[in-house]
Amino acid sequence: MDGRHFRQPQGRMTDSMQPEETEMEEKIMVTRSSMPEFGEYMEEIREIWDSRWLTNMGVKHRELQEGLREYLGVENVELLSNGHMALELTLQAMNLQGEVITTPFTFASTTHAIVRNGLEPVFCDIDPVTYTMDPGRLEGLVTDRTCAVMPVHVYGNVCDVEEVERIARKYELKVVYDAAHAFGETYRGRGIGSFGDASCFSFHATKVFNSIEGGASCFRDGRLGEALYELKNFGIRGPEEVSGVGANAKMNEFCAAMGLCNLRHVGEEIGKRRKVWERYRGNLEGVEGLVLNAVQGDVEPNYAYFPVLFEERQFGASRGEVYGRLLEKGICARKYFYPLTNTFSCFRGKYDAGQTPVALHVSRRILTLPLYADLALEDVDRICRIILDCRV
Ligand code: T4K
Repeated sequence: MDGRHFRQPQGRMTDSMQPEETEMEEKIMVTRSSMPEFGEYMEEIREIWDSRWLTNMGVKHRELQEGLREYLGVENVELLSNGHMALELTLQAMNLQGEVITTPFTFASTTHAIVRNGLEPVFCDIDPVTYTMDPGRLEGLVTDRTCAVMPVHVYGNVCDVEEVERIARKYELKVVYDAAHAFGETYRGRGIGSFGDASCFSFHATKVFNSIEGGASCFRDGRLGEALYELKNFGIRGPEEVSGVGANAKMNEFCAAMGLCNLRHVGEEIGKRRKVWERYRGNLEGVEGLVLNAVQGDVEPNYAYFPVLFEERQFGASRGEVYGRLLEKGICARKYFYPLTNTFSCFRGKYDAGQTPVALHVSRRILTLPLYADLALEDVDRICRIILDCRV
């Protein structure tokens, strides 16, 4: 199916400004789920059908866990129902108290995982080039209440892992990376999930690799795996022993089966994304007032997102104007990540976004353009033309 003819279901709109209903047929959304051939998935779920073993850590769950351990180059993987539960339960499994230093330029999930654990987020500003945690500001935020750091490999841009981990070691802090956007990436040849005490991935339908819904926590210390396993399964340790107050965050067999299929093709998918990403860069690089991300040194990227920062004065149009013009033409770019999590109304009065001025600057100007494996290169050209035509 051509990406241009994707029809969004009617039920739920997450963005208040959606293209006109009449333009639905031609819409290009910010992303589109990668899926295997229908027959391949059918074949994969046959065993589930025959055995009637649908969930609770079945065969597909075990196969996917093993496949990911190898693909991600990590020692330990625990599968979870989604990326958010990976973050939330990983923090819970660490049994932390006090403050967690994180960044506000992220999806709601990162901050919520901290708050829902009864921990206090402390917001560190971001680096103006990579939009990840600025390690130069991290140390100044450490107090005697700090227990952990939760940096985000936002857009797949890899954090300054060396500096973050140097500071964390100095103050004996745990490091949990939000690696929701960084599936399959490596830094200096090492799987990105192998950094820190733990790294949490999202396998949501919108991600480079998806299991419909799903996520994983990768970690060094095997004991964390035992705690996580219990937390995702009601705290059940044995048939007659419940040793903890756990949740239910298991990945079911149909999701694991989708993961197994998509894992077979993920290299190819990333290759296609790369072509789209490079086409955008070819069209937009060097344009005054547009700030693009580059591939980082020592990083094998996954081309998860294509963010563009609009400096209105130099470019001649604001982010809002470009967003609106694209929407008129049926193209739904997204303002990931606006607003900053430290300005959410659920936290009103608690945090001061003025403390993270770079994040504020970026979130007011950034737009992530449509990017998925089978986005036609002619559509990329068209999107870029519309953007460039916004200039006055
Ligand atoms: N940490 C970070 C840094 C994250 O970005 C996320 C999730 C998490 C943690 C938590 O991971 P999960 O618990 O979600 O596994 C989307 C995703 O729902 C979310 O997973 C993602 N980050 C966030 C950045 O984006 P929305 O509300 O923007 O999604 P939605 O429904 O508007 O979908 C965007 C587009 O994707 C649609 O316009 C069309 C396409 N799409 C969507 C769905 C649901 C598909 O092609 N297929 C689909 O099934 O949040």
